Amino acid sequence: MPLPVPVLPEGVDPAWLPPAAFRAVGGRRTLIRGSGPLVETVHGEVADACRRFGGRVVRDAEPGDGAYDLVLDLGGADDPELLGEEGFAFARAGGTTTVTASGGRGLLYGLFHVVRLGEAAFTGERARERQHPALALRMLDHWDNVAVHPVMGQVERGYAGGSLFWEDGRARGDLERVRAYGRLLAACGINAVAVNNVNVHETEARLLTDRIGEVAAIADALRPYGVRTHLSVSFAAPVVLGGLPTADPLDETVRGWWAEATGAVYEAIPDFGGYVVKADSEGRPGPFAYGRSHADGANLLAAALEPYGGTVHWRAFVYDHCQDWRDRGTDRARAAYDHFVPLDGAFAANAVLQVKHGPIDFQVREPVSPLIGAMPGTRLAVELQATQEYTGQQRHVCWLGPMWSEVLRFRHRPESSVGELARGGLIAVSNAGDDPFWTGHPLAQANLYTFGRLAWRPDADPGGILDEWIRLTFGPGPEAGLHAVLDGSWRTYEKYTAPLGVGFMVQPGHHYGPSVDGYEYSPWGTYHFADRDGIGVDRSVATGTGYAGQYAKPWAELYESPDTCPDELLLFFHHVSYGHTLNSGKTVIQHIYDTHFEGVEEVEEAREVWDSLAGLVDPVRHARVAERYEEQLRGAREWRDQINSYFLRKSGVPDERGRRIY
Ligand code: GCW
Repeated sequence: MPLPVPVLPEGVDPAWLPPAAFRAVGGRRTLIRGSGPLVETVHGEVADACRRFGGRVVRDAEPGDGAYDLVLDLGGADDPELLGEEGFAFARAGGTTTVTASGGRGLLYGLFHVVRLGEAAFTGERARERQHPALALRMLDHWDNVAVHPVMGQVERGYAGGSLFWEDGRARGDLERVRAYGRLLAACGINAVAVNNVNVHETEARLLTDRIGEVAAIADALRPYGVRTHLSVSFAAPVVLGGLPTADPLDETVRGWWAEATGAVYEAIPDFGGYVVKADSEGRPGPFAYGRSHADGANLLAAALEPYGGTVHWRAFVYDHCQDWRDRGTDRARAAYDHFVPLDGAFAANAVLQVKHGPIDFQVREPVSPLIGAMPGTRLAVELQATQEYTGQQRHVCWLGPMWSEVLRFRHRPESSVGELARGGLIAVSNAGDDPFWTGHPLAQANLYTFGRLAWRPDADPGGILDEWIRLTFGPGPEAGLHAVLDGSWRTYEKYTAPLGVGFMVQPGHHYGPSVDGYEYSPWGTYHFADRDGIGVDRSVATGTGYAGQYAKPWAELYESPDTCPDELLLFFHHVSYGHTLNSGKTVIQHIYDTHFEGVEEVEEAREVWDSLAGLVDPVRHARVAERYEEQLRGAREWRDQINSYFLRKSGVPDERGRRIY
């Protein structure tokens, strides 16, 4: 039986799967061959498209010469090994477009490939091409709480309304929207979701045991679109749930407890993906309490998951969050490397070390984490942040495709890029919630889509991905305008916020808006050290914290000296005077002034472009974006004026161009 396509609740935006995106498929004759649950999903999709556009769909007939425009064939591949569970082959000959796959997910991804191509999938001849994901795990972590947290709310760092999964302290009863979410994820290649916050509070801890049924219901809703479910768990679960006196990873009763709990999880969810763990990080429990290492901790859970083929994702976000700001010897940027490099090779095969892409915390500009290049004996996953905690909180337009692409293409050593080193997968903190536009800012949908496509192919051109997203979401017409407002939006955001890699000049707690000294005297280890003479953190080996030495050559050498350090990271690596001349030829202080004025001008221009798109874009969507541009512009001016005034006052150096600074 074909699986009916999920019905979007009234008023919910179809994002990149509007009915019109299915026009080319829906007007044609399609043959579907094969069996299995995902074939029913594919059938449901094609049948729904045909209902709208007058085509027809047949199951399990012989392909026959020219009888069908599209053949979707599961099991018909002559190279099943190469295609695997998720790959597909695509070809067009003699008037028939063919997708062959050897796994259900491959067939579904092949269908969405045809949808993306639209009419182009049905014109001319196309030599057979194989597509398969470069990374086996393409995952979203939801920082969703089940019970509303008194400080963090329903979704920690969530800017898109409530949770898609949880409401009123439990899993939503109606999971139709979750099905629709799974469908959107499949259409950009995402195949795994962790459904709760890595900060596992009391209520959420119980999802692992007596409340696993709620997780199972969510897993049932996501499974037909090939999305597996994972769970964040508390390292202290044996104590807080099991009543044991200890959670020591080497204790036999603790090991037994995890084995039993995990067995029960797999009874409820046979294709459960595994656990995500934040341990000894920002106050979460972990193995340090027992004098054990992070490898001991991760391997404990890996052993429990191993019989079922599950994976533990162990986060490397471990640092001292109770630092004394007076202490210049501790450098938060060093922490992940210092903690984990000595453990390389000690992790079980089904333990994945999940590393944030930068050494600090998802700032608008950071170097690539040196840890990623220093763990050859460990399966690594790289974590990105789609939710825009530090990049405008989905009130500002900030398309992160270029930043992520830079990270994924970065090579610590010539032989492999970050995309290739991420053997354990690519993960993003989700930016989606129950907001009618899914992501609060409608243009933030582009980040979710881009993430999925980059996880499929980390070396893909982000501009091409954005093109796909625009065509699917908006159809023909507003492409140029959308590129104009999105392409450079990350650099624009960088210009009017924190300059030259300095980071963290945000308001404490919620992290929205400027506060130059907001974290300067805090315990969090995020300082800029601005004084009357200069600014920046000396992370050189010669005179600073030594962080630059965590890189392989040539990076260690490039970053070591302010002369060779790339401008955009100068203040991340060095403390320099305001008069220091950048490679661009400008002084640091003039760069600060210029970029802050430019950033605001760029937002003003983008807002005008957006206004000009009225009439080409759905009016409700247009209005939501227009409203957010007002706030972005207000925010950008606030950033400009606070940053420029602060540095004028500190340095006493006037703007060469005599513009108004307060
Ligand atoms: O980015 C920071 C956030 C925290 C978050 C933490 C983490 C889930 O401010 O809200 O906690 O990182 O990644 O664990």
